Amino acid sequence: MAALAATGALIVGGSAVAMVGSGNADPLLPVPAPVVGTTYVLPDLAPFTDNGTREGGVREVTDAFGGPTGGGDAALRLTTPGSNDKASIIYRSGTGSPLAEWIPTAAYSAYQDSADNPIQFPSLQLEVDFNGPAEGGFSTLTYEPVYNDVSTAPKEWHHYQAGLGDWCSTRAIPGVIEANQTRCDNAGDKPLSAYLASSGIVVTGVVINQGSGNAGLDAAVDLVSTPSTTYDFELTEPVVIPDPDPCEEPSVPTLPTEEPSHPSHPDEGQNGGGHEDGGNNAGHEDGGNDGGHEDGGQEQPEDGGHEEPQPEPEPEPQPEPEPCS
Ligand SMILES: [Ca+2]
Ligand SMILES: [Ca+2]
Repeated sequence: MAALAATGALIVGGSAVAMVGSGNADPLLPVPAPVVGTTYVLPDLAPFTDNGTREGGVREVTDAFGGPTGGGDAALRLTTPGSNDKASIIYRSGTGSPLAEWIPTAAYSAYQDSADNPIQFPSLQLEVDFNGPAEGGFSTLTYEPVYNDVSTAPKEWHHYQAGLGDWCSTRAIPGVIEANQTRCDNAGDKPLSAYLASSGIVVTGVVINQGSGNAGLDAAVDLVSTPSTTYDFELTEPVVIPDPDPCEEPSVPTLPTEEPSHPSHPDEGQNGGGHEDGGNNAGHEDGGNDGGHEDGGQEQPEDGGHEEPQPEPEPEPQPEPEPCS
């Protein structure tokens, strides 16, 4: 039973492997994924909610583009046919987590099927409060592959280690982002670590965003990593096959129908039956074939006195506690 309990569960269709890379075109190394840290996001998108999807923008879980390596069979598809369309979802985490925890953790996989501007991909955004408990301090930090030195090749999955990349801010942040730097295409991109120079910056929400300004972009995102989990978008929760339950295994009844002379007590059976205190150990003070844990010498018939210390006998194997009752 112990051996059975120690074996791991088998997950079918879930994340068995994650791809981790620096975000460039170098070969990616497969590493074991922390399966316990995976949160499956199903078509209702929970715990994410809509974040201003508008006009022709569509965001839905679909298997149209499959998933990245280790990301199952589906992903979050983002479609923005028109230049003013937007497709976006957000998960707000309440009081927020220190930005430092997102370095280098923040990451996502993305796929581009088609785009009017072939360099464009969905972005990862972090809603932040850059001055902590002080009033105000809201901004949105954005990671876009096009502003980082990473591959934007179409029709293949990329894994972007955004936590190690450059981010821009929608608002000026004292000591980090000047008022004229609040555009990703205006030299405003800085490593995420640069934002730690602000006054107690925390992340209050994680956003998967596409548009506006992404006409004709049909793309997908999956395996969005935060400090607490990785979100794997799937049509259904992967089936987890648990360990066989020993309580449910059919057991063969062990009725003593074959040996009527040894009706029930196994210890008695080994000693000819009927002896309650081990008859072949005459003279021993605790006599006993029921373990002999106190003097350990009942197996040495010529050693009548038990003067010499005997090696501690191996304890009898104790029956496993019955976990089912
Ligand atoms: Ca604040
Ligand atoms: Ca997936």
